[in-house]
Amino acid sequence: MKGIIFDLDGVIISTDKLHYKAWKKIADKLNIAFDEKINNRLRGVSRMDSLEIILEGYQGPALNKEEKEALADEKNACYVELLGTLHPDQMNPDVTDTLRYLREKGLKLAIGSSSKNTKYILHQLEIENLFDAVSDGTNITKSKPDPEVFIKAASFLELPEEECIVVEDAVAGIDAARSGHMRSVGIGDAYFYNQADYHIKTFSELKNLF
Ligand code: B16
Ligand code: MG
Repeated sequence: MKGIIFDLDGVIISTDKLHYKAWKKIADKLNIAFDEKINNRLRGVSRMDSLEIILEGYQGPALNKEEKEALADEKNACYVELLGTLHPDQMNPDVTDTLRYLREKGLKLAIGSSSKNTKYILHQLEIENLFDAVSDGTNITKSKPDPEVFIKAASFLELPEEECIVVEDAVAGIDAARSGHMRSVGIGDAYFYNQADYHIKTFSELKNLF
């Protein structure tokens, strides 16, 4: 393995609660029941697909494409405002230490995230310099479980896919790695997913794998 591709949300930093607050505002406006359990289903899922999951509980008049896009934009404006509160202090030092360790070992590191806000999040946390490449929601046309985001990340690292391994917390992300012929490490929710090749409970366990 010469490269490691990290999912962002749920692996490097968790912004679950911020997504939840922003989606809750939309759900309340549409009188849709929305709780942490539904929020967990949104992990690793693109913004528009997340909206469709939330709208499963919608009982009002049918919404057209423009209305759905307006709702997604409204959610994102709220989420971006909340991302403004992110601060380097919120980074788990085990994560930054491990990333530095892996780079010192000569591995190339990339981000492979569905989020269109990836670069802003990395900037807020002041960790842009820890990665050699970023592939995110702004450079893909198909979301996880499609492998596009990871295939692009490998190409940005100038490495063949078989020489890259993906670290993911979402089932959709592990499936994406598999269909891109990449091995994967499951953490968080994906720790329990048997399609991942390796399973870690804490981020620093990556040091034992390389
Ligand atoms: P945005 P990841 C994903 O990030 C999040 O887990 C998911 O909840 C979110 O809907 C998606 O990004 C899109 O994010 O609305 O910021 O473009 O886990 O792929 O890093
Ligand atoms: Mg994730």
